[in-house]
Amino acid sequence: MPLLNILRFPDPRLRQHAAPVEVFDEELVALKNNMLETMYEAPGIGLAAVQVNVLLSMLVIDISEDKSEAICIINPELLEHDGLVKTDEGCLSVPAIYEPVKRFERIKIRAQDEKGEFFELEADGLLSVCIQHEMDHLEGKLFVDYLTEMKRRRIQKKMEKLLRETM
Ligand code: GNR
Ligand code: NI
Repeated sequence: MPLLNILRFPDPRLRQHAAPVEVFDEELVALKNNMLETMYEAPGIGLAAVQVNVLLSMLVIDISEDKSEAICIINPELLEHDGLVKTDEGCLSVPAIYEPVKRFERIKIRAQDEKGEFFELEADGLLSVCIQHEMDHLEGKLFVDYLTEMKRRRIQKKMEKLLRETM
């Protein structure tokens, strides 16, 4: 299957909100597999469906070095959070930009897997940051939204220039 196309900031489609997944079928499993392949190829440690213009509440993550810890998170809900940390973040939709963002240090979420089974997950460190980054994508939010307007404008100019050069 061909890889999915990852939308780039400031594409307005990145501002769309995902809807809950209600049908857990083979097509959803195929989408999960394609999102994982697209993420590994990029390469990235997470990918939200909204980034590939699919408006479903779904994301994939693998923070391992050897593609051994793929997680599929569907219809996530934040149950608990604790502490704050500032981490340098990047985004496949904002290539080559890394900026510090403040996030919850630890989180607990409830979600479903691709079969529709509910599970809870407690996360800290990079996994916690990545889940929060991906959950933001499901609501049309990007990590650059946490930066100063001046920084975000500079990044937008840079992205528009990059786009012109590759067209
Ligand atoms: O690949 C990614 N790396 C990353 C690094 C720090 C914090 C968050 C991330 S997520 C990002 C992939 C991506 O854009 N997911 O939406
Ligand atoms: Ni991202």
